[in-house]
Amino acid sequence: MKKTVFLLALCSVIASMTTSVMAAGEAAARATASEATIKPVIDGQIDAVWNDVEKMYGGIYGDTVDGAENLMIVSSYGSLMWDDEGLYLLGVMYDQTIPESDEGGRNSIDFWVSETYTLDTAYSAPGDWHICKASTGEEVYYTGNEAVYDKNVGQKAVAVYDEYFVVELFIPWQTEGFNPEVGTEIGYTISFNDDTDVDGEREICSLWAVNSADSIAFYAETLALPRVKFVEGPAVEAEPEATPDAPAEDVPVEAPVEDAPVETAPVTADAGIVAAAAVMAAAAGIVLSKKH
Ligand SMILES: [Ca+2]
Ligand SMILES: [Ca+2]
Ligand SMILES: [Ca+2]
Repeated sequence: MKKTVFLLALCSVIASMTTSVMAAGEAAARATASEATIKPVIDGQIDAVWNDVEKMYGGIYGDTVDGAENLMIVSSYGSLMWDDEGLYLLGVMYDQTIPESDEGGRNSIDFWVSETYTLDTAYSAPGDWHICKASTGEEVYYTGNEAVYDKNVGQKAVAVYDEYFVVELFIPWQTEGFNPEVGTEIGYTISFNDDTDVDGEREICSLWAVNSADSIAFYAETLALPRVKFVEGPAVEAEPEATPDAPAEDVPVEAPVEDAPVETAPVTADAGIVAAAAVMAAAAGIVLSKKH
């Protein structure tokens, strides 16, 4: 039997919650995912349609100076879209130190999903899965349904820009007979890893949210994943009707226009996320696993 050992320093989440954090098991969704009425292209470029979808910003929980009481929202964020076929995932991470190669995925985005909101102490259902995608394209399997890492499953893309990178994924539903609709809720969180000095060891782990003080091990338990609710997507404009063929000589010839550069302006964090997030310390932990 193949035995693989992963050394994955994880956000070790400690202690106290803000007063606004919900009790365990409370049903209210913490964010929304829009229906992919317009499908994003999985290419590492942020499609216009992503701008209409809720952003889930990472927070840095504690730091080496002030400890666990210091919560800082960062610009890195994730968004989700859904349709009958699967889940579309976007991660945008601001990182000033992107390496040439990154076998351990120390500069990466982690997506944590429970399609059927299993509230389990493991990632054991087919719809419980995780993908770690590094800025350099490497993927690091850690837990959950490993089928999502198969090259023939879904679509995955990453692109590096000036001081940030973008991960885009499409993962078909892994739960047999899954029939999502407006109002469906899944379990989900996103975390961001940064090796700030490019020495192969991670300094910062930033996390969107966990469910409650009673369920904080988002990397091990679907119990920790907050609910994200499926909502309607943007209205799709009707295609203009085709006009009859015009004589060829009447068609003006235009020079091709180059693609506009991708915007590099940093995103402003939503202060509302602060109130919703747990206060945690980003101490590094070490986890050894995994027998296949
Ligand atoms: Ca795209
Ligand atoms: Ca980095
Ligand atoms: Ca480092």
